[in-house]
Formats: sequence, C-alpha cells, structure tokens
Amino acid sequence: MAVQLDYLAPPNWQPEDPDENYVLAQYKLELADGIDKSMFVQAAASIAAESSTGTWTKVDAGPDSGIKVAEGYKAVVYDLDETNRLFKVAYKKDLFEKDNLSGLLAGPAGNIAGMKMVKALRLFDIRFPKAMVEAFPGPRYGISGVRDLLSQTDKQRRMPILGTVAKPKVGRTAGEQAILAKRLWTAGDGTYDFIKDDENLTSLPFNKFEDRVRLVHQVQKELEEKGSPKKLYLCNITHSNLDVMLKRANLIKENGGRCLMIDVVVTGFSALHTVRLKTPQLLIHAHRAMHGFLTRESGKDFMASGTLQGFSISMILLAKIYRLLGVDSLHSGSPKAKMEDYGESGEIMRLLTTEITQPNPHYHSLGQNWFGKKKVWPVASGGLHPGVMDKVIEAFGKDCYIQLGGGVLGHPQGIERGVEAAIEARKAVTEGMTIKDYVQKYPESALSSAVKLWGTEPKIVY
Ligand code: RUB
Ligand code: CA
Repeated sequence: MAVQLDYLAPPNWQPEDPDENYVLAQYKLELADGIDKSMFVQAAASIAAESSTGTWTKVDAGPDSGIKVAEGYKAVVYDLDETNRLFKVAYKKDLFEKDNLSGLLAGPAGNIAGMKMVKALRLFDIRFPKAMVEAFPGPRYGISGVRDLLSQTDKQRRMPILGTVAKPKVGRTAGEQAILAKRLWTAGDGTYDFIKDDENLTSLPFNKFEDRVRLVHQVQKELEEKGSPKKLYLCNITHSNLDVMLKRANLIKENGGRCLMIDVVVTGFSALHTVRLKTPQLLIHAHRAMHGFLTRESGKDFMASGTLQGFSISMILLAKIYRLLGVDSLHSGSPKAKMEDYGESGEIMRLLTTEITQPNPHYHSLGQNWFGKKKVWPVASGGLHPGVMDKVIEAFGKDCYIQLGGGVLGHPQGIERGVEAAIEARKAVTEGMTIKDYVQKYPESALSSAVKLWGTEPKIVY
C-alpha cells in the first residue's frame, strides 16, 4: 500500500466557503482484521486518494502525465475522529461534472468499498455545493405545488394527504382496482386523496398497465365531473427499460392522470433524472424498494461508538439525491416504522422539507443549503393505521402523505369504514384531539373499531 498521507488536510483545517468550493463527504470505517489501529489515518487518506486522483502506486509524472492538474484536485481528509473511526473528505467541486449525479457517486461512493484494509465502511452523507444544487432540476411541484394542483381549500392545506396502497399487493384485475379506487374515493365524506399501486404491480397478465391506467383514471374523471375533490392515482411505471417508462408516463398524462410512481432505487439515478426532465407535467412519487440492500447496517450502536458490520450508504443521502433529481414525494419511513430505519425518518423529513437543512451530528449528516429547490412531501408508510395518525402528524407535521394499506383495507367492518376511520383520525388530529380522546368521545365510530383491532401504536414487521 503506497503511503497516501499527502491526502490529509493540515490539523484543524476546515474547507473555506464549502457551498461555493467543495463537495463534502462524511464516512465511518472499520479496519480489516489484523490491521493495526494506527492505520486508521492511512486508510482514511487512501479513501480520499482512491475517490479523487490517486491509485495504489506512484505513476509516471512526466510532462504529459497530467500530474500537475491532478495535484490540484487531490481530495483531503479532515475532522478525523479516531475513537469513533469517523472522518470527512473535501473534494474540490470541479473534480466532478456539476449536473452528473452518477459521475459524482462513482467517486465518493465508488471503488473505495473494495479496499482490502477496510472491512466496513458507511457513507453517511454528501453535502453538495451551490453550483451542483442549481444544476439539478429539483421537484417540479413540491409541497405547495401539489396542493395547488389538487385545488385544495385553506382547510385542506392544513391537513396531510391520505391514501392507500392496494392490498393484496397483486391479485386484483385492472377493473377490480378501479372498483377499489371508487370505493376509497367515495367512502366517508369523499375527501380521501389517493390510491397507489404496490411495487410488485407493474403490467401483469391479469392486470395490464394499459387497462389499469385507463380504468382507474376513468373513475377519477367521473367523480371529479360530479364535483368530488381532485384525486391522485400513484400509478407505477417502474421498468428496467427507460423507453417503456416514458411511454407509460405519457399514457398517464393522456388518460388525465396527475402522478406517476417510480421505484427510484431499482430503476437508478439516470432513469429518475431523465423521467423528471422528459415528463415534467406529472408529479413524481418515489417508492424506495431495495434501499435496504444499500442502506442497512447491522452493527449495534454504529451511529455512536459501535462497530460497523458492512458496506452501506445512508437513506439520508439517498433522500437528498432524490430531492435534487426532482421527486415530489418520497417514502421516508415512519415513526417506529414496520421496517428498520434507525429512527432516521424525522431527519429525512427535515431534509425534504427545509430550505436550509442544518447538520445533525447524531446522524452524521452534513446539512444542505437547497438554494431554492422546492420541498418534497415525506411519505409516512409501513405498518400504519388510523390509530397512529396523531403520532405521525406530531412527528412529520401536516405536510406529509400518510399511506395506510393494511390499515384501511383490513378494517374489521370493511374498506369504507377503514376510509372513514382514516378521515376521522385526520380531522380529529388537525382539530387538536388525540386519537384516544376521539375514541372515548365517539365509541361507535369507525376509528373506534380500528383502534379496538390495532391499538394506537404502529405495527412492526418482524
Ligand atoms: C406499505 C407498503 C409500502 C411500504 C414501504 O403497506 O406496502 O411499500 O410501506 O416501506 P402497509 P417504506 O401500509 O400495509 O404497511 O414506506 O418504509 O419505504
Ligand atoms: Ca409495498
């Protein structure tokens, strides 16, 4: 291993005006078995080297070698914390093409994970400079744009948006899904907002995309013509062929739809970037299936002094990237979510909904100045039901989508009562009541039956 200590910043060095000059990255690493603890600094420096201008050995430095320019672009390690194996790397911003997310990630999230002297590495965050933030599209609609698109009243603007993913995940025909849409949208006082495809529902022999997009939007049109509040169908265009996705997005538009759903991890950054640029007239709802394969870390207390067990990238960083690339809503976990999220959902929510996100040392997040990029809807989802609405709104505020799948479709008195319970819960909470108070006051309500079955805590999937 060549000594890479010239990739270390001088003691106490801090990047000057980073939002103008640098891309910053926050890492934690564990040395491989048998490597002495004293090698931590060397390992951090090697990460800076490999992800910027270096390689494993000295190379030709003759007149045409490019060495002089390379010298100027060396990344540097700073803020070393040997006790917790944390460090930051500062990259000069021109080391990367400013509107090329994939090109950038190939450095700080690239080959460094193959280094033999490291047995675990987590990229907690990247802070992007102004020039890059401005070069990406960001959300077309964002939080207020979605409310405008739905022509919401002042009262509605003070409430979260509610919806349901069809369960079973697959099984209904396109026609049956349209019937479900009608049942959800006409139940209670008719104010339920959205129906969503589950991730496994693409275009299947018994439920073709073309049929579903037509039939569900037909219901939307019929109801809205009769004066119903505007509705959203989060229609899944996910496909590994980008041309097919763009075709499906156009079909949504042709059928009078407002929103596409895309599984942003499995389809990749370039797909999302292109979909955002080529289908600007639709909302983009981002589901995040597969993120756990990138973001999950099993080390106990790894956020603090505990030891990392593997190689990963935080969901916090992914969420940041999705805001830059331009989703309007993003699955963000939920308080005490059904899937592991290290309690990050609140941090993700702040990242999506603030104009300047402050750094948070607890999550090793670096913060972000969004330079006017629109705010994204956090989507609380996973094991939620009407009995937890107060906890979700307390954690996420009013500007969130609350997705209740099983928590509406599994209501003991049927789907319509499930919707009623959700609407009652939203109304109660936005009028300052807790779920428990409401249930006590209205023991015959749909919400009361939901609470009898599911209680007032989220359901965790083991
Ligand atoms: C929710 C569901 C979503 C997951 C994704 O179903 O199917 O795909 O919530 O998780 P239900 P996350 O509402 O019945 O639990 O939102 O954390 O990405
Ligand atoms: Ca799902």
